[in-house]
Amino acid sequence: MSDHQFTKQSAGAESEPKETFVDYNALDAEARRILNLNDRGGYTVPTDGLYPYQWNWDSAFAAYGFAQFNIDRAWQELESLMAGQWASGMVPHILFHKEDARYFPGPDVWGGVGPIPSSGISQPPVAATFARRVYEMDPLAGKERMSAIYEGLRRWHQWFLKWRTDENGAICVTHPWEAGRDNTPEWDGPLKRIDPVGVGEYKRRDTSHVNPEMRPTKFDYDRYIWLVNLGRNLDWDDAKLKEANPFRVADPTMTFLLLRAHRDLQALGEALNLPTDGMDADIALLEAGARSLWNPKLQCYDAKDVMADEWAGCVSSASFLCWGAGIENERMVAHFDRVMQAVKYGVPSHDPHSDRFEPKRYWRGPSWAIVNYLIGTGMELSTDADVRARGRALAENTREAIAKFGFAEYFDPLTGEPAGGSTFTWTAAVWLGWASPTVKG
Ligand code: 9WN
Repeated sequence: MSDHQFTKQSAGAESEPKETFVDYNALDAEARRILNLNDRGGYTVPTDGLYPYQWNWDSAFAAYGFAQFNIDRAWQELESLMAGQWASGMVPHILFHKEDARYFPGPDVWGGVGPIPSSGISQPPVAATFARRVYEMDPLAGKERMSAIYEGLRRWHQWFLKWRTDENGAICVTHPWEAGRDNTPEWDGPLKRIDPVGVGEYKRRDTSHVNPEMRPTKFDYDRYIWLVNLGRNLDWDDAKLKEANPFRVADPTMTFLLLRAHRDLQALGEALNLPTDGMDADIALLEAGARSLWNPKLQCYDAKDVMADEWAGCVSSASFLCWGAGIENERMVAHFDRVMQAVKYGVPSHDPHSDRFEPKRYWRGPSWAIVNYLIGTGMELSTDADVRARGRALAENTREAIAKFGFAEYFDPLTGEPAGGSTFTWTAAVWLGWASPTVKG
């Protein structure tokens, strides 16, 4: 139970049910404290120790969290992220502003080729989506700052469309870390085909911060590092890597989130009178790509191993990002209900009915507040009132998990038990911008 929750028993009423009171103002204050605590001056770390650098999609969430009480700091976060953009347009998944031995693999292992030491892959492009939210909260304050990062965001999206599409227009990941869902069962098949020769000995740091039972296995890590070595040895040249990399998976996370983000960027371009040429065609391609992720056998949006032409066969939390992308499908509502009925605190990252479900192991079962936000706000955009109601109910379910168990990295979906890192930036941001009952809407 968190410090901010207590149970009250009315005096002299032994048999009456206990009422639970939650001090939401104290939780709001704690969330703001966490954002300030993880602020390293212009950029925010996900949590101290475990993740001591600037991560891409974490940073976009941080911007949204800061926007709830300091709009200037929100823009700074997005600007510091875009400052790491490579000449190719790619925006890296980690920016290593100051070296810190507590994280592995660090800047030397990655050998990124951008203006700031960085990793060599990207992450889910949610920055434009949050830039739109921040801009709309105060268009006057945001006009110039949004205009200044607009072209960079457009180039980043173009980079995905140039280098990461499959034949149908779905967006592929080239490393499990790129989807932000490191060890999800969707990658099991393609990872098994990699023989991690030459990886040798290395010292993981994550398992000294967090219980190894909650982290990816050594089997997975060997392959993560092998893929990093491959990219570094090819100087992260996109064309060479496309030829050499055996890991290429069309992914619902990337496809749905880029589609959402591209719609948001187009809306920003129109509002600010900036170039939007070609964006309708991009959106049409991404829509076709998103629809192509429908696995007819599973009757669900699924990941596809492009090299082996094989479906992953997984109902994951990424499948439910469809609504945010503007893709509606009744079968997805049925999957959502089935999955949510099996857990207390959704949305589990992997189907609880699957034999690969592990409630505490990272992206193989746990629920993540940030994914809930992306699913829930997507549902709230639906044309169907019943779907919108599910989105709002998910915000309440997320509120309950955070109020009871704190600002954890992720939660056991069966019990709510907090797992991974604590005082987590993006969980605090989701609280301030969506899950707290004090949010103005
Ligand atoms: C590798 C920072 C990041 C998140 C990812 C999450 C985890 C890193 C790790 O932490 O990944 O990028 O070392 O485990 O999977 O989504 O951005 O919070």
